Amino acid sequence: MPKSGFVALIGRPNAGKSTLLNWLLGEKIAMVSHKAQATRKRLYAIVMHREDQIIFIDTPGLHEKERLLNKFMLEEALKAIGDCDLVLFLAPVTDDIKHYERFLELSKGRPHILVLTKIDLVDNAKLLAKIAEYQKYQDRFLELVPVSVKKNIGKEDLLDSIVKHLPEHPYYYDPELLTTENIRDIYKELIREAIFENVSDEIPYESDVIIEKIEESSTLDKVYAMIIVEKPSQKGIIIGKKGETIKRIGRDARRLLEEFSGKKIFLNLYVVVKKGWTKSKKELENIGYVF
Ligand SMILES: Nc1nc2c(ncn2[C@@H]2O[C@H](COP(=O)(O)OP(=O)(O)OP(=O)(O)O)[C@@H](O)[C@H]2O)c(=O)[nH]1
Ligand SMILES: [Mg+2]
Repeated sequence: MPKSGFVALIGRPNAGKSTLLNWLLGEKIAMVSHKAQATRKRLYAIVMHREDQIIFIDTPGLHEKERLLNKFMLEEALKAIGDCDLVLFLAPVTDDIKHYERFLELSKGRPHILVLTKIDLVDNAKLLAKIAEYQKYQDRFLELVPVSVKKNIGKEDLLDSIVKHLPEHPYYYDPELLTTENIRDIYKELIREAIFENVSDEIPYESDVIIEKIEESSTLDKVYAMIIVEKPSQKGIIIGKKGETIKRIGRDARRLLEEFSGKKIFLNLYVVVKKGWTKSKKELENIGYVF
């Protein structure tokens, strides 16, 4: 009997969860940004490690904000903690230990592996000091595994540690499958990444993408997508002078979509103001953020 189970990636915004997911999967399906609060919804990816199957659940970073969209995001992370066989708590090596302490309060004794991320950012002495600091909680975590995606360190150790703690269970999914997400949701996330990269201030947090239509063929996907924003001024900024910004967003998004699909992409983007969408349950549900 192989091992198979669900593993939630949990941590504060910007901890490196989506980057870790893409790295373990060997495919970029999750959006990544140097700006925090990038991921909004759970995303499932399936990684075969030798004979065993790990289903990773990427989640929004743990954070507290009043807005309904942020409450949805926190709920997504809490659901993943509740639904999984094992949690990976991601702590950037430069982080204060208090983020982990908060997770311990919240997670009510869920079995977890502590993953120290971004270890390329510090020297060996600092890494060892950080590991020593976490040792006071060694009876709380199953293992502590240091990794760096940037330097490609720790992948096999992490996968070995994970399967050690998974239950014996028949595969949940076809071992050939990479993700349970549909193409629409992956395209949406990659277009959001291009928005995060090209505009600043509050716009990344007050915009989203709705894929209206995809016309698929074997070599070309035609993608029609609407960018929604909260305010008319944000629409102006996204479009930019003579349409320069939306052109840049389109170019970056098209590249991400082409890398993922291996096809040529035709991308049609337009911007619509939907005042209050981040605060309206109905609007959030229309976008696919169902509580
Ligand atoms: N130096 C370094 N940077 C990293 C590493 N892993 C991730 N990052 C960077 O950390 C930033 C945040 O990465 P994400 O994967 O988007 O973080 P996240 O935890 O998914 O963030 P949210 O979705 O906002 O919760 C990006 O700029 C990544 O390039 C690493 O191993 N080393
Ligand atoms: Mg993320």
